[in-house]
Amino acid sequence: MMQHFTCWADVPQPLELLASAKALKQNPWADEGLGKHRTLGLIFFNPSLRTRLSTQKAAYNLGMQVIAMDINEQGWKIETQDGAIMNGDKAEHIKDAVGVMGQYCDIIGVRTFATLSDQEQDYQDFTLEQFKKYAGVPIVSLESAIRHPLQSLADWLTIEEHKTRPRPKVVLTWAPHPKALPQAVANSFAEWMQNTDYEFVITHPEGYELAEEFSQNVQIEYDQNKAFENADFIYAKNWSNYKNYGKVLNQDMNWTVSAQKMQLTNQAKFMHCLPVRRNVVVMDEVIDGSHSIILPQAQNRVFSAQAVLKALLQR
Ligand code: AN0
Ligand code: CP
Repeated sequence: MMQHFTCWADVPQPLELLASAKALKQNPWADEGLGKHRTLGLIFFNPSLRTRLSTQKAAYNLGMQVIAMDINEQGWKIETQDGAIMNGDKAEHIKDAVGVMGQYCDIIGVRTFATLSDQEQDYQDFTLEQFKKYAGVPIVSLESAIRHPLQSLADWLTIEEHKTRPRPKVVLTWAPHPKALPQAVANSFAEWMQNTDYEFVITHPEGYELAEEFSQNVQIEYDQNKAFENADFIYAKNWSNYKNYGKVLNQDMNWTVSAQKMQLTNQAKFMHCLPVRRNVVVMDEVIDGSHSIILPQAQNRVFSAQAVLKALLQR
């Protein structure tokens, strides 16, 4: 039985969850009575397009009600420190805010990005853990400080649908970006891919290693051209530096995914979770080309979310 959905380890039967997502894609309204009189809360500390819309749609397909809140803009300023003397500008404590949300919602989704300044707090997934502790209802990660499991489940489904051999070579490539981004998407993708029987390779500039807990069993190739050889899927994503925490130390456009680089692959499909900086992370010629599967990938966010909500409603 799944209690929360925040990481790979939360899922007791990953293959069943994948199969459920596939089945829901064929028949999205098969369980439209399941969510009757059940409320999903979607709490955003950060912006979102896909996660917000796809999870909302997934809930509607199951007959659920949805309440969504951009908590930084629409809520009271939140204190997160335990034992704080709250005589500053913060009006309520996270434990009260989350406890109250649990009174109104049967399931809560929360998006809470990495600070990229406090590595220890981020890698303890502090805010997500507060939700698990105080909500009293199942928590779904809508991207936490260190993981984005709904994205990873959709990515897995997308690869399953597009693979042309049983054990495809899947390459996660770092790509340049002007701003410091979290490691969450890359961490999570690595976590999920390690648990498949694909050939999985990560390529990034030296010094851009992900945290050990996500990369220790993964093949790392510092030569991007070499990594691309014979690849069936190229998954591009920028992340900021982990060791020199949250820093942008490299903006080398030689790492941009171009048509020339894609030539090295086994006619690889191109993937990205989006949003993407065009002609920085990937050239238009690739993302607009016939091997780009970014839209099917985004579409699968609905069915990954729906499979997760269904499993949580049935617990
Ligand atoms: C976020 C990130 O890299 O974690 C969200 C991706 C789904 N991306 C940006 O902030 C651009
Ligand atoms: N891929 C993804 O999670 O997109 P959003 O940040 O727009 O939700």
